[in-house]
Amino acid sequence: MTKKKICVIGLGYIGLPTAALLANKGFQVHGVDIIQSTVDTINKGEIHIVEPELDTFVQAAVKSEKLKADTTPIESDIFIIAVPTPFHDGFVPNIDYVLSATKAIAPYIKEGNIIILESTSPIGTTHKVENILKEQGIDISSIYVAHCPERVLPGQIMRELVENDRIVGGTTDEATKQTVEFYKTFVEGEVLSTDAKTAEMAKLTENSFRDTNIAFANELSILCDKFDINVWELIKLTNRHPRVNVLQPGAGVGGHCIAVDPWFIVHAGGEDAKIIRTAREVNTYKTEWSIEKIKNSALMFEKEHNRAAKVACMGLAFKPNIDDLRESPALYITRKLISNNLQILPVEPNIDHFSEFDIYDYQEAINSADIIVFLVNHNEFQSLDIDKNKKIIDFCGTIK
Ligand code: SAJ
Repeated sequence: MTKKKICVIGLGYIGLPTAALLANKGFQVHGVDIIQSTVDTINKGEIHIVEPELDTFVQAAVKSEKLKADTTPIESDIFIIAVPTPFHDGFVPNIDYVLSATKAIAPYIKEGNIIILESTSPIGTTHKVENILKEQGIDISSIYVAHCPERVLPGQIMRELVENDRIVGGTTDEATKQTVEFYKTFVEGEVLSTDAKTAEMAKLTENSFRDTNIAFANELSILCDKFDINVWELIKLTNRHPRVNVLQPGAGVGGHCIAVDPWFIVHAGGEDAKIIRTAREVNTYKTEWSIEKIKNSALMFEKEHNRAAKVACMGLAFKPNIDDLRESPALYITRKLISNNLQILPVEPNIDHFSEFDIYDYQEAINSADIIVFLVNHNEFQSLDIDKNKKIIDFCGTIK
């Protein structure tokens, strides 16, 4: 492929790993972010997010001068938009960052350029990107616009960027073809072709599928609690059926993808998105249910012992073995309990310091707590020696 200069807009969890990988593959990459401190950090060869191996990739890319960060775009062969797509109040998708990134690159676009939207997007966004470029005076018949949704798992991004299959949907067949050719230069998985709308829906479907399956597990956990059945044993047994694979219940669903993207479908699908909406509601309910469970347990302890219970909240991250607190149910639960004046000992072995409250060493918290609540299934919690008299509430299957 002769297209060698790439401009990546948005240097966050997807944009920075993508930019660093492409730079290490020999492309000349210009990374753009609106936050000056992010740009400065990257230009020093350092990173502002936590992701295994990313530091090595960024350091090598900056050292070889194949990656440069800036606050403004430059002329390139390929533009990749990797900015956040959150939602407004009422779960209405917010594509403002995509639209402003598109406007920002418009002055630099030339004939033959490929413009790729990687951000998870509501249906129709790729065509909106094209329309904006048209409004900015660009002859869209001379460029290629496509959606290639990111689908990497935080914690394994550098590997999955290369190994995962990718879906490419252009606004024209030629746009799809040109974009597929580009991804084939660095992706070892298959690069699959479709149209823009199907590619957008495919990404939303992937995360909604996972959300729905987690909701099923979370509902089971609530039912099993009612029936006094060990949900972990139940799931282990049912998963021995050749066509059953129940996921793991937890304290809710966190991160900024799975808890967000299904709403894009619900918003567009309205009354017809029944299961997807209900799954979201079940997963949100699981977090509130967990809070009530802890509060009741603390109340019972107080009645029995005539003093307030000390509660260890084990884990704050949104999933095991990471330090990422974004949309974390564990953090939400801990905050709620603290604001309810419970005596909480927050534990997060992947974080040394947190601005809102003190973080306790996990062994120290276990020794001094009366109630131990497992919120995240971190590796550190797997083989703890816990006094048999202590009350354990296990939302994520650590003790099982
Ligand atoms: N969770 C459970 N039970 C499970 C699995 C997960 O409660 O059995 C919870 C986790 O604890 C966490 C949340 O779900 O709170 C989400 O974690 P995750 O590991 O399922 O997914 P993410 O958010 O880290 O990444 C997802 C991935 N999507 C799918 O697996 C379909 C990833 O491939 C996407 O690229 C990413 O969303 C994204 O950026 O959209």
